[in-house]
Amino acid sequence: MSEKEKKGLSRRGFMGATATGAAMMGAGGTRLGLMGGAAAFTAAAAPRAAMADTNYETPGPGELDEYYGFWSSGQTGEMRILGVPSMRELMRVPVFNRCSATGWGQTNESLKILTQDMLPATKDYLAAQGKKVHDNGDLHHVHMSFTEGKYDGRFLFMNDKANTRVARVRCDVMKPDKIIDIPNAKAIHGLRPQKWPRTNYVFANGEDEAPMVNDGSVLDEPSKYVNFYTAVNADEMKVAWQVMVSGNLDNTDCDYDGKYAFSTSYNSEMGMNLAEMMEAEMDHVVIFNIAEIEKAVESGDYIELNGVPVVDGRKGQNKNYTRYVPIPNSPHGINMAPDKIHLCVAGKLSPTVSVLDVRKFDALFEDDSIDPRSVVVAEPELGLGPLHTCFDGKGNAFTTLFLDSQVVMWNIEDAVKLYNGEDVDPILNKQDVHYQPGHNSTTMGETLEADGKWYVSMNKFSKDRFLNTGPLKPENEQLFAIDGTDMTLVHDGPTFAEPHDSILVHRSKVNPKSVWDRNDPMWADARAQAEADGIDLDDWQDSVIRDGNKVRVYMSSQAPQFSLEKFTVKEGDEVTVYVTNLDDIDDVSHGFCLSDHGVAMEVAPQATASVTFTAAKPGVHWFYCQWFCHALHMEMRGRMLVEPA
Ligand code: K7E
Ligand code: CUA
Repeated sequence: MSEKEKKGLSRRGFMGATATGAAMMGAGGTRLGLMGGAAAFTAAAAPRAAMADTNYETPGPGELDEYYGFWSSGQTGEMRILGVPSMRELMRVPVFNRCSATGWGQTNESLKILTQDMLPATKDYLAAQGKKVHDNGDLHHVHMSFTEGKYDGRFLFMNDKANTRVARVRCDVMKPDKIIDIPNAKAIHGLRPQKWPRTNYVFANGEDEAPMVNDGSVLDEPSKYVNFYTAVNADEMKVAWQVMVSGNLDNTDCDYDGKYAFSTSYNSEMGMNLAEMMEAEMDHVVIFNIAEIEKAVESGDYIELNGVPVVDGRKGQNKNYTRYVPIPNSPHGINMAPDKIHLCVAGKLSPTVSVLDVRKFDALFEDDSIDPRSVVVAEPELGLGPLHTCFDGKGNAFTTLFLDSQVVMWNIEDAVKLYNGEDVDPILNKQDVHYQPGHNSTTMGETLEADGKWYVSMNKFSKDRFLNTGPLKPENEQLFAIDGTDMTLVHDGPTFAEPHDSILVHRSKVNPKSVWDRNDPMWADARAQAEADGIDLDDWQDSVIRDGNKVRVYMSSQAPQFSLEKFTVKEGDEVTVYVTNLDDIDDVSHGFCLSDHGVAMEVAPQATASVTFTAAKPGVHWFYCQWFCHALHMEMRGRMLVEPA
C-alpha cells in the first residue's frame, strides 16, 4: 500500500495542502498604492503544509457529478458547463462568439437569434463592415433564473460587456434563445436575475459613461456623460426600464425581498483617466428602489430614449429612485448573503469588505436626511485586493483577495460584532490560491439553498504552475472542499481564457433533454419555409426547390448517410441547405460541412438546421458529416455540383 493510500487520500486528495500556516495573517495597509499592488503580484508559491486527512472523493470514470457548474468564459464569449466536483469540462455553449464546430453565428437558426433583437444602429454598423453579426463577445457573468430565492432551472442569463448585450440560454437544450442589444447603456458588465418573488427582471449594469444621445454632437465633454442601469423583462427579453445614474456601474445584485437592487461604482468621480478615476477615497454603492422606479414609469416621470423609459436617478435628483452609499474604495464585487440580510461589497483598493444591512434601506428612502453610511453594519479588514464574496449558508463568507492571491473565510456576525467594538476576529481561515483570484463561488451559494460543500476559486494567472505554453499562459481554477471552517484543495487545473465567474447548481435543478423535440421553436422559420415549399419537415421526400436564383435543398441525415448523395445548383445561386437529423438516439449528432466554403453546422438528434451561402465556385464540391457519428462516418458525404454560369 502506498503512503497515499494509507492516508486514505483519493486520487485527487494528494493535492490537498491546507496551508494553515498562512492563515490569520493580518491585513495590510488601509489604502493601496498602485505600486503596492504591483509588488504583491510576485507572490511566491503556496507553502505546502501537512496533507489533508479527509478523503474527498471526486466522481470516477462513468460516475456523474453532484453539481453542474455554469461558467462564463470572459473574452471567449461562450458559456461552459462543468461537472463539480470533478471539474470535468462537459460542454461549451457558444453565445456571443462564432463557433466552428456548431456553426453558431452561421446557421440561419443562430443568425436569427443573434440579429432579431439588434438595434438598427448595430445592424448599420455591421453592414458597413460587410458583416451580419459580431464575431466576439466578453461574457462575464452567468446566473440562473430564480423562483422565491431558489434556482428554478428554466433559464441562464448572461452579459456581453464587449458589445452591450444580454443573452438568455434555455436550460432544456442548453442553447441561447434570445440575445438582445441594450440601448443607451454602454458595456453591460454586472448582471443578476431578480431573486424574489421570481425572476421578472434581469438587472444589468452599464459600465462606461457616454453622452446620453451618443451621436457625435457631444464628444470630449465628460460632464455631459451619463450611465444607465437596465432592468430587462426576463420573460419577454425586452428592456423594461432604465435608470440614469452618477458614476459608472461595475457589479450588481439584488435582495431576497424583491424591493431593492444595487450596484457598485468604481468611478464615482466620472474620471476619464486612471488618476481621475482613483482620486476619491470613497466611491459608492447605488441602491435602486424597484417599486418607486416602477411607479415613475407608470406615472410618466421619465424620458423616452430609443424606445425605453429612462428614469433620472442621478445624485441630487431628490427622488426616491436611488440612494448613494459611500464605500471605500473603487468597490467591485457586490454579493447578497443567503441570510437575506447582509450585502457584502468588496473594496478592491481598500482591504475591507463593507457589509450593508438591507433591512436598513427602507429608512434611507423614507428620510433622505439620514446618513447613507448608517446602513453599513460591518467593514472588516480582510486582506489586499478584495474582489468577490460568496457564502456557505452557515453565516460564513469567502472573499477573494486579488493582490494577496488568497481566499479569506470569515464570519459575518463576528464582523458585525467587531464593528460594534467587540474584541473578536472574524477571520476563520486563509488559503493561498494560484494566482490572483477574481470571482469565487460556492455550491448553491447565491441562493436560499446555499449548502457550503464546495468552493471554486477562479484565478487570473497561472504563471509557473503548468508547462510553459509560450507568452500566453493558461488561467487556473481551483476547487476546495469546505468542511466547517476547513478548506482543502482538491483540484487545481488550467483553463483557457477565462474562468471568469461561475455558479454551482445542484443537478436536481437542471434536467436537459437528450434529443430535440421535432416541433422546437428553434427552427420555426425552416418549418414555415418547408410548408411553403410543400414539404413536411418531419416526413419529406428529398427536394431541391428553385426559386429564381435561390435554391433550397432539403435533406435528412441518418447514420451513416445523408439522404441526398448529390445536388446540382448554378454558379451564383444563393443556396440554403436544410438538414434534419432523423436519428433519435442519444448522442448521435451529425454535421454538415461543405468543404472549401467555410460552411459547417451541428445537427443534433431530431434537430433541423440550415445554412445559406452563395455557390460561387463552379465544379464538384464535397459535403461531409463533421461530427463523428458511426463507423462509416467518413463515408457520410455527398456532392454539390455547381454548373458554370
Ligand atoms: Cu465579474 Cu472581472 Cu467582470 Cu470581478 S468582474 S473579477
Ligand atoms: Cu454523421 Cu458523422
